[in-house]
Amino acid sequence: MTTTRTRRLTAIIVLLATTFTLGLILSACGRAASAAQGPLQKTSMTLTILDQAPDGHDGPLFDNTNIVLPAHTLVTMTIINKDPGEDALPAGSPYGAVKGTTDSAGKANNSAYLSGHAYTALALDKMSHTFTVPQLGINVPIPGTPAAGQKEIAVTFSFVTGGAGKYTFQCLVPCGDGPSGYGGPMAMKGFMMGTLTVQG
Ligand SMILES: [Cu+2]
Repeated sequence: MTTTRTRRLTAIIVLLATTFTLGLILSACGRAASAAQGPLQKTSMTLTILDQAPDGHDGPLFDNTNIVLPAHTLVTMTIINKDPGEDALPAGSPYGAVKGTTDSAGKANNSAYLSGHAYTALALDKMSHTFTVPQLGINVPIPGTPAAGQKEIAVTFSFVTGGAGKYTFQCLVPCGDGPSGYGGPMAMKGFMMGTLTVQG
């Protein structure tokens, strides 16, 4: 009886000690990993929204629908909108708000910048396009009019990539054909929809 009890007690103590040691090792590893990572890696890219494909096919379309980005990196993206004009999203749509973006240090700020002017949302009837990655919680509404004194509609924002993965990015404004506006280029890969690959 006593022996069994002692054995059981010893087993529990060993188990606790192992768990504790493992915890220490894991937390030490965590520290080592974050120390080794150092400052956040950074990269930047430009995406252009065209009104017509190079082959003359009617757009609008993103000029790159196969984006490849490194994992765990602060990406600063500039979107040049060469297909201006505005459409409306239904009342209550969440896609007028900027989501999932960060400042230049990688801290969440849900802001985008039109020629340097920060904004956190656009009116739902002033939507030209969006850059949306639903699986990553990223949504950036793109205006259809340049900032005062500017010729070009240039929007800049940053976000931090996570681990490797393949995601769909798209525009969610009914900027295409048909009565709904979601026909034509809105429904075709390679136009207002593409693949974002995060490489580890
Ligand atoms: Cu669009």
